[in-house]
Amino acid sequence: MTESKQRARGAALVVALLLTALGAAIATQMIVPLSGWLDREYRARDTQASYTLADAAASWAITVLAADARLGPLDHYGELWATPLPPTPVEGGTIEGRITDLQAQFNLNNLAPRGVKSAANIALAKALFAKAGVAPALVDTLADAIDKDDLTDDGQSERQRYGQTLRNGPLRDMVDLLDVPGFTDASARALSEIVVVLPEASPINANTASKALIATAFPAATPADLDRAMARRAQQPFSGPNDLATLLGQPSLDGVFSTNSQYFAVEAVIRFERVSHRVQLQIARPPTGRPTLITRLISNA
Ligand SMILES: [Ca+2]
Ligand SMILES: [Ca+2]
Repeated sequence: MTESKQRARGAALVVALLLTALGAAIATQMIVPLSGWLDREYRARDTQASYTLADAAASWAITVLAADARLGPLDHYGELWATPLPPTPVEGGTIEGRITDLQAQFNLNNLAPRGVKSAANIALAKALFAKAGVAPALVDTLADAIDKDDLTDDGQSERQRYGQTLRNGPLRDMVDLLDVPGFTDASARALSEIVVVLPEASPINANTASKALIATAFPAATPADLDRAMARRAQQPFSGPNDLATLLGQPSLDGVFSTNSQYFAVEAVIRFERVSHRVQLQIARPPTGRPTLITRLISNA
């Protein structure tokens, strides 16, 4: 099959899966206002329809991601989940969206997976902080805040060093940075442009990470090595975390990369005549069991 035919088939499939997810929603959502001439009532109706469609988008993404899990542990952009949902007509409006891999980015909780500091992830975070214009030394403070013990690297008590007891557990979201000594609104905002916070440590997926992130992780790799590795990835996804390091001729980085993803985002836009909504969802897909919705944000588009 040609690539364009494959893409068309992928798009047709994701639309079909959405329509299945919508089936149940459509039957209940369309509440016709009694006095339809009131614009306000139409808005209320469309807003309610948006919430129903947001649920349908979540069911759609969960179905797509559950089907993908049955195909094996590898995750890459050649898979069906990465096919965007084109603008699809629904009663009175349209919905479009896409699933993205949250593990394409560095997760701050990787500084101390299961409560224990990771030297390779700490080194990468320092380079990323520098890029974001945030003091790299703050990575050490953050790693102390996330790791489970109360000791700094030189054996001092964290409480004495920082003048407060640290959280000693994973961050729940980017806002938690503000409780860590040294972080400010401005630094949290700068970091949120280039890193994520997921509920637990989650290695970067080497198949979905940007070339810039890979270059930051392997500062000794030459531009030619990077180009070659990216070209190889486009032909055939990496089948394990060490493929990337081997292709770059670099030592592998312990616990930094994987080729499987458990956290995904859904971005959908729902348009009705009077209102448009942006839906942002986060979905966790544990190694066993069904994917679940972990966060839902609906805003005016
Ligand atoms: Ca997959
Ligand atoms: Ca600690």
